[in-house]
Amino acid sequence: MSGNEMESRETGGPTPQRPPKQWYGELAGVAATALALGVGELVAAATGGPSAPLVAVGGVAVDAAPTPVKEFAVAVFYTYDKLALQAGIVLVLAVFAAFIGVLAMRRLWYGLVGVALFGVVGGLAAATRYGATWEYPLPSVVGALAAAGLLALLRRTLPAPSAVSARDLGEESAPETDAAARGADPSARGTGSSSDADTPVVDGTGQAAGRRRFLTLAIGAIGAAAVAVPGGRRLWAQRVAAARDAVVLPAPASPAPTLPAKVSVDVPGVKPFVTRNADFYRIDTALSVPQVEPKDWQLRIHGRVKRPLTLTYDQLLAMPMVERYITLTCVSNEVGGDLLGNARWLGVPIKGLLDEVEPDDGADQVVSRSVDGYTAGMPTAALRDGRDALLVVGMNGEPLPVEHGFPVRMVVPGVFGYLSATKWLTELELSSFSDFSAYWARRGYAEKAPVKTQSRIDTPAAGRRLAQGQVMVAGAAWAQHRGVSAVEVRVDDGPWERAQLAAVPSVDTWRQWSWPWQATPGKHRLQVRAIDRTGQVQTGKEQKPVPDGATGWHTIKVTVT
Ligand SMILES: Nc1nc2c(c(=O)[nH]1)N[C@H]1C(S)=C(S)[C@@H](COP(=O)(O)O)O[C@H]1N2
Ligand SMILES: [Mo]
Repeated sequence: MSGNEMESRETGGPTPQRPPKQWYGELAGVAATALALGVGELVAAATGGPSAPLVAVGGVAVDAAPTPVKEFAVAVFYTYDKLALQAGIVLVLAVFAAFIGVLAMRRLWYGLVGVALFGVVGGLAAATRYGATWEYPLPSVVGALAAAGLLALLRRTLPAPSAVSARDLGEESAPETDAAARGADPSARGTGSSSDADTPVVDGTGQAAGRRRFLTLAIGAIGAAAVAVPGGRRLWAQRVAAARDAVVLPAPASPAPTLPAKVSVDVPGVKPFVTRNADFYRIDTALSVPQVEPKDWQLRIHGRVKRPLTLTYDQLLAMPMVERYITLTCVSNEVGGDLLGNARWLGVPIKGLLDEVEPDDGADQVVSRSVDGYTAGMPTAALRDGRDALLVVGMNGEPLPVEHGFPVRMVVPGVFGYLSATKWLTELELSSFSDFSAYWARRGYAEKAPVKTQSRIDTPAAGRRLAQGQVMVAGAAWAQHRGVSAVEVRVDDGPWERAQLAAVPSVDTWRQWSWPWQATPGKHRLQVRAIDRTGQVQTGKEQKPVPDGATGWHTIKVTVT
């Protein structure tokens, strides 16, 4: 920027009074950036969901964030943490966008450099995502080109600020003042782009028309982006949903046991024994749900093995399937929380596949990897000890829902989900714990984490006012793969009383319980604890979920009148 230009801007107005702020630059920047994101999402409908700029940059941010930041995000936003992150990114982006727009309205060139920077950041983020192809930077690049085009166009349509101020001040607008106030100095005309040269010099009426055109373009671009962002995502997701609908699950060679009639204690307020797919909790690091078409899916079993193996979806479906009820639990579940669910899973035993690839002796860890780069580590021995560790394709009689890992995920009884239940699975790599630390293990969680013996009061709800007399206290207890052998309840600091246990199909599910309480007037505290089949009594010692799962007794307070 020349000294001449600086000076002319400062002295450009006919009076020392500054013209009212018009926000054209900011609006132009936000419109151009919105357009870039919209175009990016549309292109990503063809190149693949994870290549969309917002998703790619967000993914990098999630993976780079230190554990305390993530914990904070989960604590504050619960499972909406990803939505909050995207909102945060959009906010930061909007500020940068406004800045770029202001620069562009002074000198197109500066703005274009800013846009190019955006394009490079988005393209790099996409290119470095797991599974990226050469097409991954395309959405960012095409988006940046669209933004550059719009910025140039908006700048040409830009109403001259000094004309406005001059008119507002009741003075005639002078062409030189316009040019000077816009910062279009002679050198810019000489070396700048053609849009600098043919920026129309507008008079009072052209001014109003120019402003209208500017606002129409800018707001139109923002509107188009508001449609294109969800639209592009939906296009891609629709392709995957259609492919999912077309899946025909095979009948299990080994069906799930018929549920005993008494799996339910039949007390209102107790969560159902089988969790409906729509009600099943969802926890993952994925910003946008990975959308994988079965025809693109493959599983590589490799690493420290004698015979590596690659399976397609059709090959997997052709293998003998088992069907089992297994309760899945999240390590982040607080005492009394509901980050767990029970479903009937259909899948192929992992043990047989491991036998086929013949792991080396030292390969004590199986690293599972998702299409979005998430990793988890399971002890090889635990996957081969005869438990129903499965490569799952079906959940409660349907193909896996997309948000629960379609087309293929793992489910292993007795180990927290962050280690055992990788969704959108694409690799099993035989490794060792000394060679590789998986996603959450690198972030302060335990390398190995069997599910803890836990229990929950579903009813009465905490804080309830109850009428005196008999109250059914009921809920669930779990100690997957060990099994629950007893549940005890106590009121205030009274003795532990044995609850009635419901039936279970195996040791791998939660177990409902109930206990009739003769409630007396006053404020009371109810507590529950479980005892597993190894004789372990659930500890009352309170611990937070990090590093290997929360402990303590679920305690609720009620008032009886
Ligand atoms: N790809 C992938 N798989 C994942 C995760 C993830 O972040 N990414 N989270 C794990 C965690 S922490 C849990 S508790 C379970 C949850 O499975 P759900 O969402 O189907 O309930 O998925 C596991 N599998
Ligand atoms: Mo989890």
